[in-house]
Amino acid sequence: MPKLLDQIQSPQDVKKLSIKELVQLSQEIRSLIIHTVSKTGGHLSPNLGVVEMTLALHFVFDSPRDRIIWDVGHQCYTHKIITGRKDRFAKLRQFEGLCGFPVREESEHDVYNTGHASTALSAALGMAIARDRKGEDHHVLAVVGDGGLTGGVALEALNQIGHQRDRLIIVLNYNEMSISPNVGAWSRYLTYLVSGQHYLRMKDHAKTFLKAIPVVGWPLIKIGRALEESIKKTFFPGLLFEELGIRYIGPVQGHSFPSLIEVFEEAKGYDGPVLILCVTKKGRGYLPAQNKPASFHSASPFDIKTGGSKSQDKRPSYSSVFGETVMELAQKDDKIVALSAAMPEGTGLDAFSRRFPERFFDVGIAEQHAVDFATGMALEGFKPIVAIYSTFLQRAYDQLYHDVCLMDVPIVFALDRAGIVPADGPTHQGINDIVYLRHLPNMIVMAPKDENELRHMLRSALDYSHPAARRFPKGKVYGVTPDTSFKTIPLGESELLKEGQDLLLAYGNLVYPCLDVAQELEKDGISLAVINARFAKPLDEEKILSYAQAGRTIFTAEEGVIDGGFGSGVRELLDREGRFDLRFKRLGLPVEIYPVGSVDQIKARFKLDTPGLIDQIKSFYT
Ligand SMILES: Cc1ncc(C[n+]2csc(CCOP(=O)(O)OP(=O)(O)O)c2C)c(N)n1
Repeated sequence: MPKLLDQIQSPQDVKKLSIKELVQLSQEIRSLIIHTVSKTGGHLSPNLGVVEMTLALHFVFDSPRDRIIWDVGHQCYTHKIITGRKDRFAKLRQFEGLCGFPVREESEHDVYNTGHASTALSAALGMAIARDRKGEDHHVLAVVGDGGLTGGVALEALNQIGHQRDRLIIVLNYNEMSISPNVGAWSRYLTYLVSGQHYLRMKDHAKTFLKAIPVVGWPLIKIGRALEESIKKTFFPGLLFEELGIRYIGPVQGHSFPSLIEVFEEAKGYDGPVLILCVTKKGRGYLPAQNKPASFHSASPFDIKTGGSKSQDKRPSYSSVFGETVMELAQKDDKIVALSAAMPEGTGLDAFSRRFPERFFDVGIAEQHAVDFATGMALEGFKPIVAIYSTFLQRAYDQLYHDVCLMDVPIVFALDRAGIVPADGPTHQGINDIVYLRHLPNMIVMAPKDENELRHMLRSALDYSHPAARRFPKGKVYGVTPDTSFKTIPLGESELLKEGQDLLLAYGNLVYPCLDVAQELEKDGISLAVINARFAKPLDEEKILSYAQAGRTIFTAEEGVIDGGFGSGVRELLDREGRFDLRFKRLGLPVEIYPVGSVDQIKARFKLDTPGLIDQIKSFYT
C-alpha cells in the first residue's frame, strides 16, 4: 500500500484526508516514531499518546495562522512530522538535527519554545490578548497535560484566563500520568471528571429510554433538562472550570477522530476561554510503552521487539547511587524525608518512596512549592532532602533566597542532571546552578568527583546545619568502589590529587578529566597540580591562596557557565587579596544557547573535553 505519509508536506495535506485515511496516517506516524526513537532515544510514550489529537488539531485548525502551543513540548513529534520536518526526523535529538521540543527557529509552526512544564497557558493567554488588541481573529490553543496542570504557573494562568475571558482554547491531555502516575488533589479532580463519562453515557441511555415511552416520555425529558442545571451542580463534572469562567467540554475520547474533530469544531465557535478534556493512553500502539509508560517517558535507544535497552553499560547511574544513599541514611535517621517534584524515577527516589512511603513526597511539577514545603518541614525539625534537576530548580530561585537562605534553614538539595545534558537541547542544560546558588547567603555549594564522594557529601550536607546543594551529572557513575562507612568532609576542604607547579583547580565531574589533562601536559613540560575543589562555596581559600602567594598560574575548570560560576568565585577571592598580577584562566561553558547533541559533542564544541582543555591550557602558556 502506498504510504500516506509520503504525501504529507504540511498540515494543509492533512485537511484533505478522510477519517479512514487519518486512521491510516496515525498508524504510519506511530510506526515512524517507534522506529526513530528506538535508535535516537526520546519521549516515546507521551508522543504515542497524542498522535490522533495532534492530527485532529491540524485537521480543524489552521497552523501557523492559528497558534498551537505545546506545554513542555515533549509531545510534539507528530506535529513536527506533519509540519515539514518528516525528512529530518531521523536526526531527532542528534547534533545539528531536530530538537525534541518545539523551537521557533526550526519552523513557523512552532510558535513558542518549551521544555519546562506548565508555561503554555500563560503564553497562550498573552497571545490571545495580543490578538484581540490587534483586532485579529485567529485561534490560540494551549495543549497541556494533566501533569503540566499541577504546576503553579499553569494555575496562575487559569486564574487570569477566567478573569480576562478572552477567546482561547485549552486542550487538556489527560492520561493519568505525569512521568510517573500523576499525583495530588487536581489529579483526583480530573479523574473524577473522566469518570463522568459514565454519567454522559447514562444520560444518553436514559433519553433513549424515555423517548420510547408514549405521551409522558417527552415531558419527562423536558423536566430532566430543567433539572440538569441543578444536577450538573451536584454531579456533573467540569463545574470547577465553569465556575472559574472557563467553558468545559469533555471528556472526549482522545483517539477517536470523529469525537476530536467534533469538539474542536465546537470549541472554535465559542467566544471565550474553553477547556476540552481529552482522554488518551500514554504509549498507545506499542505494548512495552503502554505497559510501562514511565520507563518509556524519555527512553534511551531500545530494541523494538523486546523493549529492552540497547545499552551494554551495567554501571549504576548517579541518580540511583543517590537514591540508595538516601535510603541508607534514612534507615538510621527517621527525621530524614525525601521530596521530588514529579520525578521519583528520574531522581532515583522511587525505591525510597516504596520503602518509606510516609517519608516521601511527590509534590507534582511544583518546584517552588517543593522548596517552601521543605522549609516548613525543616523548621519543625525534619531533615528534608530535595531532589530536583539542576535546570528545574531554576524555577525556585526566589524560594531558595527568600525562604531557605534568609532563614538559614538546613535543607539538602540534590541537583541531578547538572552540567551538560545530552539530547534534550537548551531548555534542559544544567549549566546555571553554580551561578544561581553561589551568591545566596548561607548556601553551601558542592560537587563530588565520583560516586563515593557523592555519598560522603550527602552525609556531610546533613551534618552542616545550613542549606547545602550538591550537584551531580546525568548518566553512569565513574566506577570506583565506595567506602564502607560514611565520613563528614570538613566544610570547604579541597583535596590535592596531584602535585605540580601551577594549579588546575577542578570542580565536580571535571576532576578526573583534569587529572588526565595534567598527565598529558607533563609530556609538554607543563606541570600542573590538580586539586579537587569539592566546594564552590565556601572555597578552600587557604589552599588556593598558597598557590597565589607562590605566584603560580591558576586555572579553574567547571562544567557550568563561566560567568558568575566557580572560577569567578576564585577570581573574586584573588581580587579581594589584591592578586591582580597572577596569570589566571577560567575553563567552562559560555553564556549562549546550546545545540542539541550528545555530551561529548557539546563538550568538544566548547573545548571542555580532554583535547579541548589541553588546547586551551597550552595556548594560555604560549
Ligand atoms: C518545570 C519542569 N519540571 C519537571 C519537568 C520534567 N517533566 C517533563 S514531562 C513531565 C510530565 C508531564 O506530564 P504531562 O503534562 O501530563 O504530560 P504527559 O507526559 O503525560 O503527556 C515532567 C515532570 C519539566 N519538563 N519541567
